[in-house]
Amino acid sequence: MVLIDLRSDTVTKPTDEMRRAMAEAEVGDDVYGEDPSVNELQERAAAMLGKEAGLMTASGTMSNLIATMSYCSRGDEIIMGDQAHMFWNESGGQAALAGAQTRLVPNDARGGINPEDVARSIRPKGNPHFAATTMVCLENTHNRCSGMVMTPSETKAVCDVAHQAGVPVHLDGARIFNAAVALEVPAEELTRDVDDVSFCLSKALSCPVGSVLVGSKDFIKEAHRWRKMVGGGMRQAGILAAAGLVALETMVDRLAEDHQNARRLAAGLANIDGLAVDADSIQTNIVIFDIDEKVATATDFMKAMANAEVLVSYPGEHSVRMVTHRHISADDVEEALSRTSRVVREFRA
Ligand code: TLP
Repeated sequence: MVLIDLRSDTVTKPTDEMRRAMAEAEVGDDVYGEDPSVNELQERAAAMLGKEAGLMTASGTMSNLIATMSYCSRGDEIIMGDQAHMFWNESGGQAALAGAQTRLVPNDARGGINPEDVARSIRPKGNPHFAATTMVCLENTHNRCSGMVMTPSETKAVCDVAHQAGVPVHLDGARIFNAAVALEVPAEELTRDVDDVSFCLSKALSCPVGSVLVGSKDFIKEAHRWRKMVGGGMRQAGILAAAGLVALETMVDRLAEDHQNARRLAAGLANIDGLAVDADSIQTNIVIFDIDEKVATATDFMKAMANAEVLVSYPGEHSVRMVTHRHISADDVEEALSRTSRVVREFRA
């Protein structure tokens, strides 16, 4: 039986073209700003997202942390959605390393946050009792909200209230190119109103390592110092940037295929008795569905699926995540559905 790995798009491996580019990459010492491949990647990424400058980092977690460190001092406050990856899955780095506390506002089902909630939650500098708000975070696509996409106007509405209060907006755009492909708009339309964006090369774009943070020249200058402090100055990182350049050239348009497979997957899951998913709502490559508690817990379901050679991840006690990516074909989707259906039938028997 062939293993079908739907845990995450992070499992994607570099393409042959990436490996060749990595072998031949021109490199230099990036801490001195002298790696030509890193410089090219940073410039290309910034241009694609409509920003002045970029900074390559080791991971999405590192980019998000560096953005926080660039905006926040100890005791400041960050506003983000209650389903944000930065809150759930980044080891508490914003609190432990940046010294900033997080204030949560509800995420809606589309992964957005209500501008009025943000406006009500912003606290000014100057009151000794307050943790002053110095950053608002958005996420697009939204991981825990089933890969949902925020539109340019939804993004702008939150940015407007933050900016009126003088607070910058960071976008965790780990999968921003999935969002752009889903909405069929240039990525820069989704990033126009935010102050900076972090996106990942190592997810659906298939690179082995890396993320790029983009923003104004001043912001990136500040971020460069924090990257050094957290141990992210990687010297001849051009070997990795070379794969990133290939990714930006060759891996973006094909994301539509992953989205189509995710919709097919969701439609099939919706037909399995005991599973619940709103198949029509799937916009990108992440499918989160619920399992009837009478059938199984997510942990037991995940184990049974692994025995059937289908790897999945679980975001909640009764919810499971499947992610499509470059190594998952339409046939794999059909096969995963038939194994899932068998696993559910065995639980119900
Ligand atoms: N997400 C991973 C896991 O951490 C859950 C995944 O498999 O989806 N922002 C978002 C929205 C993300 O989904 C992730 C990774 C990150 C940031 C962090 O990126 P890395 O893993 O590069 O630190």
